[in-house]
Amino acid sequence: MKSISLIQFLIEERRAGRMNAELSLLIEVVARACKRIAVATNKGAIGGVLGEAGTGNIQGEAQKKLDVISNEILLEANAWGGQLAACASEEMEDPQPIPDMYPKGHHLLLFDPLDGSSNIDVNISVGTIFSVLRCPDGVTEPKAEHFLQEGTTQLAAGYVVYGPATVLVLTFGHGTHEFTLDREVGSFILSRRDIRIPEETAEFAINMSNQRHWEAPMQRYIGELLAGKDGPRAKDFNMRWVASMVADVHRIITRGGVFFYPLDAKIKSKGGKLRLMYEANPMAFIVEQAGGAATTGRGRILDLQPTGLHQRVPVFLGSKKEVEVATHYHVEADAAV
Ligand code: FDP
Repeated sequence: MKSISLIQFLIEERRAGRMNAELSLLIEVVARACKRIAVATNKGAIGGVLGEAGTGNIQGEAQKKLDVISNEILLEANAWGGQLAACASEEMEDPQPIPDMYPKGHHLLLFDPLDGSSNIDVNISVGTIFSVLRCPDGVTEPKAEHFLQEGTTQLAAGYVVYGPATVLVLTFGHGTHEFTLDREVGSFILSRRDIRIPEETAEFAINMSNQRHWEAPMQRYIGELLAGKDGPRAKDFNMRWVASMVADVHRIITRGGVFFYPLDAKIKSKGGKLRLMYEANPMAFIVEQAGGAATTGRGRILDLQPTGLHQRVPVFLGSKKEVEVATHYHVEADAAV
C-alpha cells in the first residue's frame, strides 16, 4: 500500500478546498514541533529532561522540566512562520503575541504542551493537545478575550501521543485522521483515515479514587456499570485509567470506550479538573468528528461559551450511547430538584 505523508494529506485537503495554505502551514509547523518534543521525551533520563522544573504554572501546578521544554519548543516553532496572530498555553497566564519582527497571520493557537505531566517521570505515555481558532477580523493584538470562542468555531484540533509509537490525531471538521511517526524517515504517515468510534462500549475510564466526592448521578451511573451483568445495565464493564488524557482518549479513538472527569466536591469551586480551551474543546471536536459524543454531563462541550482562558469543565466523552446515558442521568437529576 502506498503511504501518504502528513504533508501530502494537507496538500490534498487544500486542493479539495477544505483548508487554506496558512492553516496547512500551521499544522505542519505544530507537527514538526511535536517531533522535537517526541525526541526530548524519548531521551528520558539520559536527556536530562525528567523531574521538576522548580517553577509553577498559572494554575498553581508544579511544572516538570518537560512541560517547560515542550512549551518553549511550540512557542519558538510557531513564532516566525506568519501563520499566527497569537498563541496561548496551559503554561502561560496570558496569550503570547507574535514578536514584531515576524509577520502575523490570521489564526490563534492554543495548546497543552505536555498533557499527563504526572506520568512523565514514570515512562508512561504523555502528549500534546492543540486547538486552532480564527483571529477575529480587525484584531491585531489578540488578548485572552479574543480566544474565548465556542468550541464549534475551531478550525482544527489535534493531539500527539508520545507512547511506544508517536501518533498524531487531527481533525479539520471533515473526519478524524491518525498519522504515525516513521522515526527513521522523520515523517508522519497516514495510518487511519476517517476513524469511527463504536457507539456502544463496555469499557470506561475514570479516577475511581474520587468516587465518594462525585455528585449523585455520577455515583448512580458508575454504580450501575460496576454492578455488571447482575445490575440494571445487564452487562459487565471493564475499567482503564492511564491518567494521561491523550492516552485514554487515544484508546477510545482506537477501540471505543468512555472517559469521564466529572465534577466532584473537591474541585467543584474550580468548575472541574480539565481545561476547556486546550483540553476539552479540542478533544470534543476530535471525538465528535469520529462519531462520538462529548458533554459536560449537562450539555455539549462544543456549545459552551468560554469565560476564561484557563477555565475548567467536567468532561464526559467517547462512545455515543454511554455518554448519552451518563448525561441523561445528570439532566434528569437536575430536573427533579
Ligand atoms: P495531569 O494532571 O497529569 O497533567 O490534564 C490533566 C491530567 O493529567 C489529564 O491528562 C489526566 O487525564 C488527568 O489530569 C489525571 O487526573 P488524576 O490525577 O485525577 O488521575
